[in-house]
Amino acid sequence: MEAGYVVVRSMIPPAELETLRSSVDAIVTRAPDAGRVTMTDWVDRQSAAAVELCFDDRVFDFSRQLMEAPDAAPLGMWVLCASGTGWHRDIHPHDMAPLDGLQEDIRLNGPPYVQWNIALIDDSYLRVMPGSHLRRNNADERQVERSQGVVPLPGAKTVDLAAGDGVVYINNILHCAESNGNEKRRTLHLGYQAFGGRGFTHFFLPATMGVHFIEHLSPWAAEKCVYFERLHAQRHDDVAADAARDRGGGRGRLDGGTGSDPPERARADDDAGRAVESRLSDSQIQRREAGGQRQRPLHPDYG
Ligand SMILES: O=C(O)CCC(=O)C(=O)O
Repeated sequence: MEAGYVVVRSMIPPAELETLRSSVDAIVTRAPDAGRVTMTDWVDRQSAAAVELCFDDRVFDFSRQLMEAPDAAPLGMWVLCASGTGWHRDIHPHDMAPLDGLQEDIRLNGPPYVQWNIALIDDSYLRVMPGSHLRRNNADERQVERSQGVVPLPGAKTVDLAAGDGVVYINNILHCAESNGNEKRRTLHLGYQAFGGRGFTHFFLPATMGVHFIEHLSPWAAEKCVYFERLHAQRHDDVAADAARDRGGGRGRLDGGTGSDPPERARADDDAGRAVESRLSDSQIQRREAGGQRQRPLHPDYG
């Protein structure tokens, strides 16, 4: 992962590719026309194969190991059907830690998040700038990032994926995507977050992928989703407790608070001692899903 990305050739054998293409085509047919479709919103029993691949060790455990984390959970499962985007890093300073800190954390503790493109049809959309995940933009890159579309940059590499190949990358790497002329794109686009590792939570979504779709999955996959939701729910609570502690007079005091919030602080102290194994009950998970309150998970690039 020194370059910030790794290509895994032939990770999907041809027979399985057929099944996955049918699964994804069925999902895309049901979804509104979009360049990026959230699979979990449109999956049904017949099309479950593509979603279940996300929990397969070829992708899931490979990601966990790359992140050097004891545990991991998917943050989103999309299929890319088109899309073109100029040079960018998946960072947004209004709700993330600064890039320098993220890069230092990656150097010391491994990436907190990895993202995959797994091609079900040949795909050479993605371009990356090797090594840029661990440095700031140079002068050329500063000129073009988020302003000039896909333009040539010295040192950039096109990631050529044959059907069945995947690429996993640290998504603060400088990257862009441009059509390769194929009418049809069917590329699984998956993100995994580290849990229980040494690194920080740099990126925190207001909503997780939920469990509204698990009735369509095989029991083993449904069970994993409930577990992943618990990890995410626990993280939400931990982040909320940290924020409450800060408001209550700890680090920052950005809101000029009075410094007195003992119940929250007591809870935060309790949280600090908890392992990542969640104690949330099923009913708590269900409450989060109830009443249409679930928000759609955003893509880390907010695309
Ligand atoms: O379409 C692609 O392969 C790239 C997607 C992308 O730029 C992103 O997810 O941030």
